[in-house]
Amino acid sequence: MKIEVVSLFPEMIRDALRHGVTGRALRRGLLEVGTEDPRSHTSDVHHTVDDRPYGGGPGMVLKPEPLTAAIAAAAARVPAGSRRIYLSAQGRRFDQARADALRREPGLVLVAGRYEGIDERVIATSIDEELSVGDYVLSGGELPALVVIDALARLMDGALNDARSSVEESFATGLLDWPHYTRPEEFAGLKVPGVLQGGDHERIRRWRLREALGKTWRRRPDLFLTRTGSTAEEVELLNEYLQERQIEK
Ligand code: 9D3
Repeated sequence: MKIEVVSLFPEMIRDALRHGVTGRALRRGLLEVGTEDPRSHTSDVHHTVDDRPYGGGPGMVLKPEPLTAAIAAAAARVPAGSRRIYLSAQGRRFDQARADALRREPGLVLVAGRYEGIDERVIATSIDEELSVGDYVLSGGELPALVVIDALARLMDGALNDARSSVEESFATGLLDWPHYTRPEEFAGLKVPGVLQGGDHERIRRWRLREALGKTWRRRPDLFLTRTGSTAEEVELLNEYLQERQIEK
């Protein structure tokens, strides 16, 4: 997959992606990421990329001309017809289902805004989709663009070091993770649950599933409500979890 990011801070993008799973995906050529700075599409002495909002009010708005020129330059380096996505607090929430769909795209242009946002006519003419990463106020679209790239990178075939498929990941099943432990056997007076120290893999699988179901029920009931296809085993394990802790369903 080829991704181009349009940003006034291209170094933020490059620097962040060097590490961990994204760095490996880039080095392995599973992912290519380029950047385009709207400031390089200005012709005035001050390289002006922003201006005051029509109608008044605080803050500045990204001017349409340098931004559309940067989006066009970025689009020319990805496959024709690639989706152009504006990271925006007004967008639909980015989630795992959107990541699973976008992973199949051969190319993407991600547009990161700054200041109060971009001129609405750029959205009308040069943007296919708007995505938000959550209901909190950030200072620009670079971190959201990195969130999207990170979520996609780990879905590329061969990006993860182990053989486990991303389908086996906890959020792909719509549940929170179960608790994890490593050595030592006792830490801060807390012991590793006995079931994890025995070699009964079926008991371990059921314990993990029970813990994941229980934690999701308590912390993120919203995930449960939209979850499809709970099995009879899952219903049984969640009931066990809730009964052991005297929780009403
Ligand atoms: C008038 C209120 N504005 C500032 C408080 C609104 C506003 C403008 C620009 C709020 C955020 C931003 C910059 N944010 C993003 O570019 C952004 C974002 C976010 O803030 N939250 C969640 N997802 C995203 S994606 C891009």
